[in-house]
Amino acid sequence: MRLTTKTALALPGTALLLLAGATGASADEFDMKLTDTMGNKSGSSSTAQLTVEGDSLSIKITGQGFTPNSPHAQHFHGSFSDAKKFTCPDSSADADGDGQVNTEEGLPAYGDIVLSLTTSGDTSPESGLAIDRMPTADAAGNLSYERTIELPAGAGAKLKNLHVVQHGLDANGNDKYDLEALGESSFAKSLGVDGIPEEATNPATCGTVTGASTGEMPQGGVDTGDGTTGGTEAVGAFGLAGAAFAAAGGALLYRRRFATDRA
Ligand SMILES: [Cu+2]
Repeated sequence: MRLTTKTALALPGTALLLLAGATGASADEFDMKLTDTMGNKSGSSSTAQLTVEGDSLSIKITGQGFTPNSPHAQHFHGSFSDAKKFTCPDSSADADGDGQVNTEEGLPAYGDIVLSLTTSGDTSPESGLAIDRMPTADAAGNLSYERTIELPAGAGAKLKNLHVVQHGLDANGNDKYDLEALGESSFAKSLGVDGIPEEATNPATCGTVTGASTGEMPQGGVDTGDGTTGGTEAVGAFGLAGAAFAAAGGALLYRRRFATDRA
């Protein structure tokens, strides 16, 4: 049966409102500046535009000053479900005083990976170091990224409490990731993979969406325990073991690329 104008008009008013609500979610727009808040001398910076419509995220990142022709892992860090306030680390997070806030040193401040900004396929924490699906800077060190991602149910409203970290820097200015600059990645090593340059995993830029660095209370149901957690808790729950597994694979890819570079 065709829905004529006449029958549509005959629908009760509440039904029309429900229809409008289902299809007319309003979009929130956020601009982000991603900078080297860590003092890692990465020389890189980016801008990001986010459009969040319900649980759909469209993100566009444009950056410069990145290690050329090299992949840069990038993630939303923080928590969808934890009320703890995560934010971008500054140089005081450099616990061992080597002049670099490495990945592990940054984690207490910026939190775990909650979303991997891959170029295709899976975006869960499990893809955190899937560098074959991370954006690669061009020969001039410019990086661009654009993707629309369907988030777990309820996660769209939480994004404003998170922040983005981009990884990979060139500490000794030879336009590649190498062991000579900062040695081996202790992060990769902790996941059981040896021989990955620390340059490849150290954070290069970080930027907050809004609120994450200002102590603003997280918005909405998940954090305040009103029983609407849905699937978002699961994102954190499977993240840890999965990330370790995927990181091993990603690190192997790093090593392969590294070996190719040296050949
Ligand atoms: Cu990250």
